[in-house]
Amino acid sequence: MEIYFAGSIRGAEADKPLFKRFIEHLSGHGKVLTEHSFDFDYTQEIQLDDYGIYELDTGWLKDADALVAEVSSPSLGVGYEIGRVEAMGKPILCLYRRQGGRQLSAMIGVNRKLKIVEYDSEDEALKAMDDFINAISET
Ligand code: 6IA
Repeated sequence: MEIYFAGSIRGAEADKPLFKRFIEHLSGHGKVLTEHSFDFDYTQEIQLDDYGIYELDTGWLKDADALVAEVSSPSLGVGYEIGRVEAMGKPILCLYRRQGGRQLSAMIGVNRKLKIVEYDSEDEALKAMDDFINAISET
């Protein structure tokens, strides 16, 4: 199982420590293609420019069996990745942290091709990932 994890980087409020914990958890289910995308030190080390990032990420989107996207913070990149993977017909889980004063984009929130899970605690999000991966592994 190859999993593409997506989350805000240059979009609003990128929560990299949380994303790293999500990636670590997903690694128990398979290879997380984007495991280093949220690792600032590693990314600096490999020194990819924006062209390199685009090429690498669009290749991984094609390779991935599933997309897990953290969508609590608005991000053009994450929205773009969801759209591309939806067009490929692959399973997509969107995790949205319940928060006051902000609503999930209508383009994501009511899209029946996506599995949307709203969470309050980190444990709820981890369980949603397990349920999602287990369900698609059975098909
Ligand atoms: O528009 P955003 O930057 O929020 O888009 C975030 C999404 O685009 C993520 O889900 C990634 O898959 C992809 N992406 C955007 N920037 C990078 C990146 N930058 N490296 C890998 N994937 C990226 C370098 C890392 C940075 C910590 C220096």
